[in-house]
Amino acid sequence: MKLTEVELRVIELPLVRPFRTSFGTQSSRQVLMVKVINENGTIGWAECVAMSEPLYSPEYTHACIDLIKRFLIPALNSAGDFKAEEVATILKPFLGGQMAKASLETAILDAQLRDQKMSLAKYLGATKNKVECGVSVGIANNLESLAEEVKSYVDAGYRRIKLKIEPGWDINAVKSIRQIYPEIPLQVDANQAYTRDDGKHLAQLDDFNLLLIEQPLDEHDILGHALLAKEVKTPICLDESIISLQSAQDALALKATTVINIKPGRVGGYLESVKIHDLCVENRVPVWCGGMLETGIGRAANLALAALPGFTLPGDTSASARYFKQDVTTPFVMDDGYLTVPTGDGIGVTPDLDFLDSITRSKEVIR
Ligand code: OSB
Ligand code: MG
Repeated sequence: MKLTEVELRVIELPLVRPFRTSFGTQSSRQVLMVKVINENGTIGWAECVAMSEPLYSPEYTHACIDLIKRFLIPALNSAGDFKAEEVATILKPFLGGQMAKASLETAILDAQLRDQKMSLAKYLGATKNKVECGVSVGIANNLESLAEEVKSYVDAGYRRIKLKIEPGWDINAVKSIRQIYPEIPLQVDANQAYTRDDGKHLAQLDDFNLLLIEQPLDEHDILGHALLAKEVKTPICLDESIISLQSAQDALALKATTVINIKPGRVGGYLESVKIHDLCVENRVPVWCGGMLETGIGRAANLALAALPGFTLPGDTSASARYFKQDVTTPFVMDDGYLTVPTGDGIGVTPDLDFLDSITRSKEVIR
């Protein structure tokens, strides 16, 4: 394929309630939407999962725009005719930038699959037509509001609850929810908020039968996670630290993680995600699909990935209504705790352009 046009559009979508994590509070989701048009006139869509500020990862919206415009598009243009499967190799000389690269690769893959009349799910090797949904619950103001919020998700049918934790909001928060729901699949996510000295403290979580503790330490502290894994019985699951197949191989070999959260944006795309999935299946390591407050565009693609056989734990693949009053696509609605995997060509969905225009903050077209 050859690209004839790339549109980079920044939108801002309000959240139904503020989302607080150990790295900050968000009340709206700024998203870079990427649209490509190929030589056949076929359109492909993707969203870039980078946030507005470099708090979860070093990437952020406007850095991604700069990287895409300044380096990634020119490199693809110089490559001439290419396939989606070659994009990662063409972009490899530029270091980092996984989220920016993933968004471009996904939009290109969407267009390619639309030309081939094949769904992303089928292309990636999906074996399920619906996936179990979990939900990520932000840090609340107090235990009563936490209980209320969790109840609303349990009542909606979510099959797994993930509580965001940080020092001062951890053991008690988990204990209070475990008392109300003795059986529900429950896990926690610290987003790097602890240090190597917190092993004894975090071991108190072992009393609550958690599925896993997600990313307790710094993203670069693989050894620290391996040491922590000897101090706590609850499985450690890396998120931020896993940025490629190589880093997944290393973390598993070093016993720093026994479960893996795959976020396609964080690892450079859906093709790299499948490689990590395959590695985990070979090593009998459970995987689940993470989320980044995606709109329907990113959510559709995540569902295709989460439908692969190795995704044995419910992901952060929640319904549109979890974050947004109105989504940019036809809303994803949960049925009995499941979301249906799109079956249309490519990612299987397109944005509502009138609504997209109404929430657009900036737009540039590169020809
Ligand atoms: O660590 O998984 C995370 C959201 C933004 C950045 C990082 C994370 C999250 C979530 C929510 O936990 C995932 C989702 O519901 O999309
Ligand atoms: Mg996480």
